[in-house]
Amino acid sequence: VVEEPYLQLLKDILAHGHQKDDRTGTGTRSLFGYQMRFDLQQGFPLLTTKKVAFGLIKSELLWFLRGDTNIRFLLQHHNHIWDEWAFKNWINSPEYHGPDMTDFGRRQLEDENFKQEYLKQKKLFCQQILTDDRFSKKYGNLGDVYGAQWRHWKTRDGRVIDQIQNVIDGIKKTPSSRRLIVTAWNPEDVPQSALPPCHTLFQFYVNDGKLSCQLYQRSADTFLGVPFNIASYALLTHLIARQTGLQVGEFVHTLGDAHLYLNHLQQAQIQLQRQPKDAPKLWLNPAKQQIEEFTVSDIKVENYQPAPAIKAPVAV
Ligand code: UFP
Repeated sequence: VVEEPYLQLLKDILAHGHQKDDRTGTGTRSLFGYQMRFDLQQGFPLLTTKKVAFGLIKSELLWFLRGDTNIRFLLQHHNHIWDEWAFKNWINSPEYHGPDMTDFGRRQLEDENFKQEYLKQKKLFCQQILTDDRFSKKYGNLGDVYGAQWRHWKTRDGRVIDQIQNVIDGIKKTPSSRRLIVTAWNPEDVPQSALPPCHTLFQFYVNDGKLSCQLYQRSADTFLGVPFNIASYALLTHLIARQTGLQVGEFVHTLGDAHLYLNHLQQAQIQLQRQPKDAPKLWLNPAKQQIEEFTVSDIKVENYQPAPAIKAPVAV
């Protein structure tokens, strides 16, 4: 069962997790240092014990790989997972004259009237990002997020490093290399960052014509974040394998602080009662080779028959 390591993670945290306070004030059960291995030859690791929105995963990954840091591309693909970060910059700007949106993340959870107003303001914001070039340039850009770190890392002497291209070239030229690394963690940027990168660093490994990838994730919301993160890096491994002419090997997922928020415990138990089904298969358009050529319609999961989604509140 391809998703077994994930189900085991939920079980281990429920059984052995330490009670731990956290930045959001929600409280967690947490384990430090945990590893899952997914054999990508056995199927694509998109969970079947609950529905995971693969459409959002692929448009987000293509967005990172474009080196894009402006949410306009995401909105064009009906993907709203990064909206809040851009919206925050907008409401804190002198150009914003709408109703007070201070601390909107928390307030919309507690106050239904406020939530309606917030959703209305956010919708207006998204529409303007889509239609107004000046506005989008100014308020749609998230700055130093994955797209920038992966594809145009700025050096102190004013150069730019494309870590993804370097790693692709490295895999082709020196597949035995032990230096096939992409890092998103920049200690110079972290203090100013609203969300320091969760996917801190990843490394590729070539053996027997197969490409494996290991991610070190410093902080892992195991119920809501991790199912996305697994599928995203599995897809990344497939895309890089395609471009470098290799088969896929394993995705190794190493977690730092692996936590279940206290308001996700019941949901995790519901999921664990479900019987996993066969993992889906990933289809990549055989006519495409370069990661830059891929669009969302070139990437599909076949035979994905998940159990229904399970709702859980996002800790903010
Ligand atoms: N988180 C994930 N995966 C992600 C992502 C965030 O699990 O891809 F962007 C979770 C981990 C944690 C929170 O619960 O978001 C980040 O908070 P902190 O910076 O305090 O670790």
